[in-house]
Amino acid sequence: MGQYDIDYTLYLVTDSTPEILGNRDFFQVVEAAVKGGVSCVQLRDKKSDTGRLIEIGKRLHQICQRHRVPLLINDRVDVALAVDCEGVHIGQDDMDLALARKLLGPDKVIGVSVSSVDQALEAIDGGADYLGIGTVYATQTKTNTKNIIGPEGVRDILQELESLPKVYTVCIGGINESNVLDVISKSSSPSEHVDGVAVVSAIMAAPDPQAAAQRFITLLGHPSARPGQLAARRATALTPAVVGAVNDLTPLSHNMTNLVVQNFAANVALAVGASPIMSNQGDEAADLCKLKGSLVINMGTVDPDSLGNYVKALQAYNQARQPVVFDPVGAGATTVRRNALRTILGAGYLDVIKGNEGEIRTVFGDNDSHQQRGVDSSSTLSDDQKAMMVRELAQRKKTVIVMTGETDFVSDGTNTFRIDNGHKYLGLVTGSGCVLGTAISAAVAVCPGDKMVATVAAMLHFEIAAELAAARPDVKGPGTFVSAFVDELYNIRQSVAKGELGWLQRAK
Ligand code: 3NM
Ligand code: MG
Repeated sequence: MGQYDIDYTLYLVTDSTPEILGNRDFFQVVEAAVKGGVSCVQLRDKKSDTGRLIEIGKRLHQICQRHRVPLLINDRVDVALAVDCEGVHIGQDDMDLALARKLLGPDKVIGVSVSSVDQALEAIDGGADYLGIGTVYATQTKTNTKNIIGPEGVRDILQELESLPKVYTVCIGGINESNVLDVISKSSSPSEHVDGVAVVSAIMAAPDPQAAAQRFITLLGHPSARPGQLAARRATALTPAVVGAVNDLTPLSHNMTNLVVQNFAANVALAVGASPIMSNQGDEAADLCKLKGSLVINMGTVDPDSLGNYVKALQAYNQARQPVVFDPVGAGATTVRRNALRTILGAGYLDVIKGNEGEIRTVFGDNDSHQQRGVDSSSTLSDDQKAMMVRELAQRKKTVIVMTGETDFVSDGTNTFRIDNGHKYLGLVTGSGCVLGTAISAAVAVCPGDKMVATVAAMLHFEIAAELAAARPDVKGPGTFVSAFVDELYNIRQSVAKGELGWLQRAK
């Protein structure tokens, strides 16, 4: 079996025919699609001579490597060997699987096209790493398809796989933005669903391939899509797409935040590419929630007036179906704050709740034995206990929970990640936790379909910027760190806009 653990969520199959590509540059189109969130690329070119194909493959592999997505070659085992990419995809009429495996060795990925249960079982038996199941719908892109099986045909195959060891699956054929969710839900059997969708024309022929891929990713994050379990790897892979989307779409980040951090939060919003508005007036939310954006409620300096304003704004954003990030600052510290917490939790739906250990414990209801000291963070739970707490709370609240600390924990109730990036200076300046809420709000605003991916992306952006800032020779301590940190948030965003993703290699 191939050594590469591939994220198949959005699988691009290339096509360089004039009908699809027009007069655009092939490499630019594919790179744009990858920037938009394509997680796996297959070079499919039935026309070019071998020498030219190897040239194209090598160049495409460089592009894919730069964005850390795998490249597979359709049909041509020889070309895959020459390019030394991650593997091949073979059809029923191509070289047989056993021979391909013999030539490629155990480490390369081999995918096989199947359109029936028998073909699927044979491919699994032969050691295929994934199945390309189709043809789902008739398509102009490939007119010589033999079997149009529809989503129901895909489901029949998936059903047979339920009792077998896990093999990855993608479906292909005529899939576009308007039918993708339908295809995924109709093709799912009770316990099996495809790990991704493969598309040619809906991305390669789109006027803006990057935006098309981004829209697919948003759709695939929709709960009804269930394109495989969200994995940390996938969230990391999608981070550039989220950071890039904030940069491109400039969402509003409406902050109802405390006096201490207003200026810092506004600068962080600008640095990540959002448009900040700092307004604690609940009545303004009725207008602001109509813009593309999200709300941050940070109860750092809560008083009876502000509490009424938070509730008003929360309900306005809920009604407009726009995301809300909640930061229960110092939640366990005083009776006033405990009451405020209860009021806010009862007033509406919170898309992301972010706090330090003491705050999340208070939200969890675990504060009896734990009187928080002021609003600082104090750590007492083990990592396993933290992971379990965020997971259980996320399940209970049906929301994304973030617990910050030296290691951060994030959960949507299904998947729980730890993020080990960051720097101790973040703990030595005021408001660093609060402004993370602002960064998360910007990401969630552009990726509401997958709040978990958005949150992880914002956190990686944030924590890695802190590492880069702290490492700068001009940073001598917490004071110089703050300005360098704002710079690095901005620099990372600029890098992503240029397709430079070296910074993401620090993700851990
Ligand atoms: N293989 P589009 S269908 C390359 O059924 C390919 O195995 C298929 O193109 C199969 O996304 C297909 O533009 C073309 O419909 C899919
Ligand atoms: Mg095929």
